[in-house]
Amino acid sequence: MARMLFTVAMAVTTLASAAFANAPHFVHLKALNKYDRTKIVEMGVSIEALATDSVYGLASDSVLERLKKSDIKIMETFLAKPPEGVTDFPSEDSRFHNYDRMTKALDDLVAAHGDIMRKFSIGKTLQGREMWAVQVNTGKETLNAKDGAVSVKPGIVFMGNHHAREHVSAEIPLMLLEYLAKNYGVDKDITALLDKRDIYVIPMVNADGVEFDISTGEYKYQRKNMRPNGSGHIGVDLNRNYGFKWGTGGSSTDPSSDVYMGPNAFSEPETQNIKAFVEGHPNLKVLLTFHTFSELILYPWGHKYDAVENKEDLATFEVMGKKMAEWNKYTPEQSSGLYIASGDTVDWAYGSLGIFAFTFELSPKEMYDGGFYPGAGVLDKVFEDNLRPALYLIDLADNPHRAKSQTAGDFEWLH
Ligand code: 0X9
Ligand code: ZN
Repeated sequence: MARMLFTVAMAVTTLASAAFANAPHFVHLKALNKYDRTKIVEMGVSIEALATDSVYGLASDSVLERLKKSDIKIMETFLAKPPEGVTDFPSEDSRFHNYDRMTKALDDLVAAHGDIMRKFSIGKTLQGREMWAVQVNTGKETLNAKDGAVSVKPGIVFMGNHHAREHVSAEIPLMLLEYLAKNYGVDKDITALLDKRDIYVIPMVNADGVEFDISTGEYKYQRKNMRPNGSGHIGVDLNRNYGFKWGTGGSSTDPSSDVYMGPNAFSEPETQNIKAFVEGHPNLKVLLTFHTFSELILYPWGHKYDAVENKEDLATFEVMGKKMAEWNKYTPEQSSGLYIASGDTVDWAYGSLGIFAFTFELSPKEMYDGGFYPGAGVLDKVFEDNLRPALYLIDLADNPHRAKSQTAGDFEWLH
């Protein structure tokens, strides 16, 4: 089946021809621990899945050449071949939203639930697409805040699709919006929750990359944005471009690399717009950025192996991570336990602004279960797995430290 990327990729190893000259290479590399993994990221590989003593990732032509000259053991390489017969999203994936359908879905939602939701743009992408945000603010309990204006209620922001090929990561925040809209005024706990919070959802941060990934009839394994870097290389890794300890490890200065950090911190309009939006909403206390895949709950630090220095904060991150893992069964850990990456969203949000920020690497767990393109069939389960963690984060947005004194009874409303 086309979704079994490795099966497909191996089947086409011998077809590695000019037709796929711009496709990245899948690489299977020996890596025994986080230090090996960081070294691999610093060679310019985007690591996508872990095995016991190895990792799977993607590498450009020049990154692969560099790997070959290094002491990193290459176990296998094969060219990534997109699933066949794709035009836009393939028909079986028609539930996924391209940019226009995402825009329409948000418009429809806001039209039907204008009493609690409004859509606004936080700015344009490099190619000029509006970066849509939806605010959920019922106006009850405190004054209403229209069109993204700052509310006095405690705030939380959910984001998706920093990485283009991670399409599931846009669908889950959209489904969260739909769930909240459907249940406000119906479910008493959701009604009470929404009345006391200011919630933002920015489902498709990298809309330009998403459109490139799907619009040519073949999935392109696009990760980065669409910045022309010269010499035919496209894209800055938006999750290496944030301005906290930018360029200090786990990212690449090679414009062809999938983890290219950009020429300077916040060089990209997409990260600039997120920065301006988050800084402009000082009521935001919690941030969740959805990625795929691997089933992980990640918290700072990501740019170094040292734990968060503030013991209170560290304990809060750990308690929150463990609690959410009880629901979604993901693995909670400090993000550098995966590998070092500097310039990511959560280190910036926490390091620069003190926001309790998490990365969720959503399902699937394995490359073999579909990797970036697991199909629409997974969406309901992924959403169900992550609904309670999302509601829990909304609830804690007034004071995440409350997590440490919560007892079983505090979660009854989530059952
Ligand atoms: O590498 C990334 O940007 C994220 N993984 S992904 O496969 N979605 O690309 C993980 C970022 C987590 N942060 C750190 N490891 N510092
Ligand atoms: Zn990602």
